[in-house]
Amino acid sequence: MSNKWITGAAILCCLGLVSGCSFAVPPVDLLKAPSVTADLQEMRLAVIEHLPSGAKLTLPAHSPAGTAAINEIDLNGDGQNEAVAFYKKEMNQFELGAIILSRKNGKWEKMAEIQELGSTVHYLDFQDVTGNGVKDMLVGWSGGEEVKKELTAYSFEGTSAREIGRHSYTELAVGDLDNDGVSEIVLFQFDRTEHVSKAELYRFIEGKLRPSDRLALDGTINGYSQILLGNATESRKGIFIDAGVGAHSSQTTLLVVEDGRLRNVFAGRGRAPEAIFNPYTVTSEDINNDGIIEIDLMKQPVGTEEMPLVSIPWIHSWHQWDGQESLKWVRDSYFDFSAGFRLDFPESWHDLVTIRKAEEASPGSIVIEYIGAGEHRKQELLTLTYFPRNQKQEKEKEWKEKQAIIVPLGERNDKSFIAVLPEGNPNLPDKYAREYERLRIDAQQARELFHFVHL
Ligand SMILES: [Ca+2]
Ligand SMILES: [Ca+2]
Ligand SMILES: [Ca+2]
Repeated sequence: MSNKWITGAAILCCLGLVSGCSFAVPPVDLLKAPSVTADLQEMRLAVIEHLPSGAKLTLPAHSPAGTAAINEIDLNGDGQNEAVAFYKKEMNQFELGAIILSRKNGKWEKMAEIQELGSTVHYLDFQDVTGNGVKDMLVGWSGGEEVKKELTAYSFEGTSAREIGRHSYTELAVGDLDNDGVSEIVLFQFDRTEHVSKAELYRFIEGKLRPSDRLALDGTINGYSQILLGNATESRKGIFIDAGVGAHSSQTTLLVVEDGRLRNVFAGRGRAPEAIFNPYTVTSEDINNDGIIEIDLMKQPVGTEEMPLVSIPWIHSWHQWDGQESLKWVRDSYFDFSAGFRLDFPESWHDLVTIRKAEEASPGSIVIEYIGAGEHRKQELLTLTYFPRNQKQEKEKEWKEKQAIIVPLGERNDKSFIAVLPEGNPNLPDKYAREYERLRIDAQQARELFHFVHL
């Protein structure tokens, strides 16, 4: 739950003006809400005043521009922000709407109202899809789980809202995919019973949003687990589609726009497969915070070949699109989702280490070992372990008896996390000993490579 969400909801509940306010906000969050400026309070009061009777504010489920109960945005290009809020009628659960207020002579007045049938607002974004330099309003209305959602685009001129497109979708992505300053809309259609999946590119042509290209995708998927529009290279945007396949596997497809058409980058020149496959569900993300989205490729550590799939301590090998038809390696990391941490590997470890589970030491323990000199001459580089906080002293004493540096990494959910770095000389021939020394990390690096992750 984003902070903005809590703040918006908290303030409205504080005012006590929303009849039947259903936002469950813990008192501690109410206290944390920043003081509201007089202008902001005036806007909020005006929005509530202009709601139809029996309506209460509702929040879109997905808002790439940021989730807030009231959005402030200049929709008609006059340099003044309008206030946009969505509501739901209490009596009729299928009546939704939006009110748009503008400020005239220091007073908020209703500029436009949109009414729609549906049960929830699935999507809300503000992007310029017409190319006039002013943001348009894109709303995805949902009628429920089993019903196709509908995207409606509104362009504002003066004080009136004009509907410029209405199209059904399963999922969607909106952004400037061809760097011309105007956003494109890509709607994904998935029919599970017909095994059909496709992407449709929409552009604003002659006064309306019209389909300008269409691309068939793999229809044998179970469903989309994530659709993410973001930088695929430093200068080009793309859409990363992570989809579930089979019992627990997943595939990632990357779409870009080239010469005005959608292109599946891994499907060119007869190259197979047309997607990146993984044994478990993964989701693409900007793992190294460089502004470019990485694709996860799970890699089985050397020496785990006999293990059942579910027990393997997978290496997550993150890759970026190379701008052609392949991937380039960026970083390796290890995840333990149940304990809630990620360990990034330093670049020097790439292809030279393996992971072994060391459950005998403590459940969840892993040992990273150097394998440059061959699998039979593994040398420990780092042990990562965690244990209940109340066993901290006893465990640390145990570890200190070994020739090793103990690095406390932090605590979470009543568990203490430590890294153990061996101190002794490796039992390796000179050439490999030198390489091993190059791969060693110190306490500072261990702390930098370790991250708690959101569960
Ligand atoms: Ca305006
Ligand atoms: Ca564009
Ligand atoms: Ca990145």
